[in-house]
Amino acid sequence: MHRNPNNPILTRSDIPDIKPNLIDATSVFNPGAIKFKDKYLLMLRTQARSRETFLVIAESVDGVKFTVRDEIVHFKGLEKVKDRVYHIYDARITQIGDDYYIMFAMDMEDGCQLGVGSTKDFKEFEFLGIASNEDIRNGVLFPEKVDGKYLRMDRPNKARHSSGPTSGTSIWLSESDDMINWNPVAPLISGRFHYWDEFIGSGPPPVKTREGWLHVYHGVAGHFGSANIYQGGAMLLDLNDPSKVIGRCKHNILEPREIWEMAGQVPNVCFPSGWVVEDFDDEGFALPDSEVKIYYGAADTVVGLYHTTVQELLDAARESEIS
Ligand code: BMA
Repeated sequence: MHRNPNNPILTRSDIPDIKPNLIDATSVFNPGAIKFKDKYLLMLRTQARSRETFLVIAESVDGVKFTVRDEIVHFKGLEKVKDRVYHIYDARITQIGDDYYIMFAMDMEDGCQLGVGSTKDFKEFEFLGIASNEDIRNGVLFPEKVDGKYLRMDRPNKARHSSGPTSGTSIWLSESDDMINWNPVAPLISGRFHYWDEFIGSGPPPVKTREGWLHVYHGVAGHFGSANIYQGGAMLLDLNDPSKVIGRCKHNILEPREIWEMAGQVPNVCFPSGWVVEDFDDEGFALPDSEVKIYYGAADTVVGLYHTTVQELLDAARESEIS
C-alpha cells in the first residue's frame, strides 16, 4: 500500500472562493468518491472560517490531480427539514443501478442523523430524507439490494465509557425497503478495547468480490490520553449473508505517519471515506489484481490518496478469520 507522491492531493488552497459563504477555506477533508463517465469525482467536505461545513465536487481525469468546482452542492429539498440542520458532511457515494446515492452525516440539535440524497448527473442533487431516528453516523450503502432489501452499514453513536469520545463501538448491518426507514439486522464488528480499533465506523461503501463484501473501516485508538488516533482497516463479509463476518485485519492498513496526517485541526487522523476500485469482471465482481485508490481525510485538514489492490485488502481482511 503506497501513499501517492503528490500527497496531500487537495489542500485548502485548491478550494475556490464561493461567495458569500465559502471564502478563504480553512480545510478540506473526508471525501466521498466515485468514477462517473470516466472521471473521478470527489464530494469534499470543506469548512469556511465561520466553521460552517459545505460539500463541493472535485473532478479529475487521472484520480490524482483534481479541479474543484466553484459551486456548493445543494440538495434540493433539504431546506424543507423542519429541525435545524447545522452541517451535512462525510458523504459516502454508492451507485445502485443508474442512480447515485449519497449518504451523509447531519449535525442537528439532538445529535447526528444520517441523510440520504440522490443524483443522476452530479449536477442536480435531491434530498430524499432523514434515514435514521437515533444518534448515528458513518452510514454506507451496499451497491445492490440483497434479498430484495437495501442494505447499509452504520454506526450508532454510543461511547463505550462515559468519558470517551463521542464515537461508537459497533458497526451494524441495517436493511430498508425504501432507503428512508431502516431496521437493524445484526451487529457486525465491535471495537477492540486496548488495540488500534477501539472505536470504529465504516469508511467507503463495500465492494463485491468473489470472496465476499470487501470493506474498509476506520478505527480509533483512544487510549493515549490526550490523543485519539484515527486509522484505517479492512474487513470481509459473506457475499450471500452479509451479516456474517468472514474476517478482519489485526493490524491497521493506514495510520498517521506523515506530518500532514499528524498535524492539523484534529491531529493524528487518517479517515478513509472514498475509494475507486478500478476493474471488475463481467459479473460485477472486483478483480483481485485491480488497483484501488483510497481517498482519506488527514488531520481534518487536507485530503490524502493511497494506492493498493483488491488482493492486498483481501489479505488484510483475512488476517483474523472469524469462524
Ligand atoms: C469523527 C467524525 C469525522 C472526523 C473525525 C476526526 O468522529 O467527526 O468527521 O474526521 O471524527 O475528527
